[in-house]
Amino acid sequence: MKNKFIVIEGLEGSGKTTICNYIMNMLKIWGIKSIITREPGGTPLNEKLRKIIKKERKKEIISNKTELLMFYALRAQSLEYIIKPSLKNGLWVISDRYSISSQAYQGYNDSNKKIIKNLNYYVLEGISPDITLYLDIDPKIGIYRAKKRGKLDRIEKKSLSFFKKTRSRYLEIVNKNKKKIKKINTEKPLYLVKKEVKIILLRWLLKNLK
Ligand code: T5A
Repeated sequence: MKNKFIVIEGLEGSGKTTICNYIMNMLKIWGIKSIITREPGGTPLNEKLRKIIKKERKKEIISNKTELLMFYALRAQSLEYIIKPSLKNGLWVISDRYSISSQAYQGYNDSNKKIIKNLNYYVLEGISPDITLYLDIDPKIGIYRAKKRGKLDRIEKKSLSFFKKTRSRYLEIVNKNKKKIKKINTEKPLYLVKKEVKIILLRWLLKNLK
């Protein structure tokens, strides 16, 4: 079977990191070798930039344009040094966020949507996930979970209305791409979320056994 590229998307606290680890373990049991990467992050340089992006700063505020371009610079780096080589070397790739995050978080007006479309063409070079699991959550619950875990970062401190709008953009994207993006409600207990993830991936794998 061709190596697969699986992406996990969703708001903060929706359970992406937890589910990435769960999928990796599940694939291991099925005899499939995989790696997990994350956005922002993955490579040593990207991990440094992740800290810069997430840190709250009072003096030199990251402008909206800079932020969008930083996410794409990081994506280019992780495609070049993690995603492409891993897929080539027989590994499945599980990515905690990918380009849909930019569409949902930065695609807040027509101009940005257009730029993101062009950046996708330039940076992704046609590398798109075989399947995306979108973990849906009410932002109030997501931020509550993130808060419980520790101090909130620069982006997590944004207003509830920012996250509501981000969620509605996610849902719009999901509804337009139902074949490739599967929505999972994650407001239920984790064991039920995992059960749903397993069923979706098993069904998808059986359909794609080639
Ligand atoms: N960003 C990123 C953009 O704006 N544009 C982009 O293009 C990209 C790529 C990244 C930030 O950058 C932004 C979005 C983000 O703000 P991040 O830290 O990588 O930041 O991502 P977050 O979404 O902030 O990650 P979190 O770690 O906060 O959330 P996760 O990974 O979704 O959740 P997880 O698995 O860590 O779980 C959080 C807590 O909830 C519990 C877990 O045990 C954990 O304690 N939990 C549950 N509890 C109860 N029931 C369940 N079903 C649970 N599932 C998990």
